[in-house]
Amino acid sequence: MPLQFPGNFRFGSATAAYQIEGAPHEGGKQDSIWDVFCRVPGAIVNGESGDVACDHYHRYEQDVAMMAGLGLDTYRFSVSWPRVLDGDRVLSEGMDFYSRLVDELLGKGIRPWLTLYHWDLPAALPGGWTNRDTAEKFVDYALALHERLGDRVHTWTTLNEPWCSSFLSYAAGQHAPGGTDIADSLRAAHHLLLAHGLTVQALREVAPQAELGITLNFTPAIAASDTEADLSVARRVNGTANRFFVEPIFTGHYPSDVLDDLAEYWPDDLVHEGDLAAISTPIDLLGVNYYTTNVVRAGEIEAGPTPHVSAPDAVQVLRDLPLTEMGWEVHPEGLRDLLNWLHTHYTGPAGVPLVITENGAAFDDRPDADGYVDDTADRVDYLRRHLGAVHAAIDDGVPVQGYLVWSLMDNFEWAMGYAKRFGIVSVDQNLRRTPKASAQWYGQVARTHQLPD
Ligand code: IFM
Repeated sequence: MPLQFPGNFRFGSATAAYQIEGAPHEGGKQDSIWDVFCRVPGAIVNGESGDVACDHYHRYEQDVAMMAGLGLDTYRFSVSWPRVLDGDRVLSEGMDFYSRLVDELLGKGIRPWLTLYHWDLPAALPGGWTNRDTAEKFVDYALALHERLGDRVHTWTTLNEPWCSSFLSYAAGQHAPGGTDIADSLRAAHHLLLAHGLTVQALREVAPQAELGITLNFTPAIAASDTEADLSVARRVNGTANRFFVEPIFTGHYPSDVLDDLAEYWPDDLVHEGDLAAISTPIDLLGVNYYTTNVVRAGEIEAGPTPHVSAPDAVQVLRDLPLTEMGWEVHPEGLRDLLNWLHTHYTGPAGVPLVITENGAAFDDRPDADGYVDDTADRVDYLRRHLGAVHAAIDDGVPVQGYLVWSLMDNFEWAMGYAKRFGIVSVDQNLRRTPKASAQWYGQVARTHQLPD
């Protein structure tokens, strides 16, 4: 029997500015931290960058038409902060671009969903997210953007995956700006959360009807055994990967065990009076990004930078599960468990619905002579099973209101460059777009709200 999703369930896709736009310096746009990081030798596989990416900046009309053709009703995109502001100065060309994009979407019956921050911070901001002032500047940026687009954009996400823009970026050195200092990563994490909270307050004031939220990435960790050591390592990984962000947002405090674990690194004077009240300002929805679940055991302490700031002894144990090209295990049951866990502990008590703001997979796509990729056996299967997990969670009573596939098209996968292809539409070297089998399949699901057997 096909599974039926509610009529108002949103089916769409997601992208991020730096991963698709290109046009790095048009209209007076200055460098973002990703423009700078991509120039660091060895930082990105094959020395690639988002300089051209999918050239979406010039081809957005075609891309919007493609989404409309597939029958998608929602599009989550991010705005590049340095494209719209140079310091305090509004860059009209950049603003115009996003305004035209929004009009194009609305004209084709697609709801725009705007993410304010998907990692491309203006490089000129001193200290980046380690500097508390960046949180204040973020509010100004959000308000400037809202002034231009707020009449047409109803749904606003403050941050995408602050775990990545703090721990992966300031402790593990894997993402821009490439920092390797745990205390800095904690500063970044707190200032990102503060930016989120202050921005929700500011946007709420100017737009009481807007739908405001944040997107967090969750990679649940399961202990490999019941030994104290394995349970401890799983708790610590879950602490920073999954609880560190969601807990202050919904409860107004950081998890106490995580604070204990990180006491030696926690900077004095980081949290000011009122910060946690701002961070826990009520939101209208939580965006959930899910790709995989990890089994972990305690092993040797990892020397050198790791994003698991309180668990350098975490070792992943692979199960007998299919792997994506990222080396991530395919584990859809983990998504159902995650949604239930979030609903029980955080979003349910607050009465906040959930949307899957990213889910998808990179596979070893083999285009035929016409550029067509038949990804029925892997990507369609991945999407089908994860959508099944979402449906099961809804049956469990979790209010999940939408699903946005990652990603609309193959794009720049950060430090991994272009080799990892997450798109349901392939983009070849000439930037030609060709929908894959998964795009046809997903379009059918979106149009019918039915998940076929
Ligand atoms: O491509 C990224 C995206 O920018 C953030 N979430 C995970 C995706 C796949 O790694």
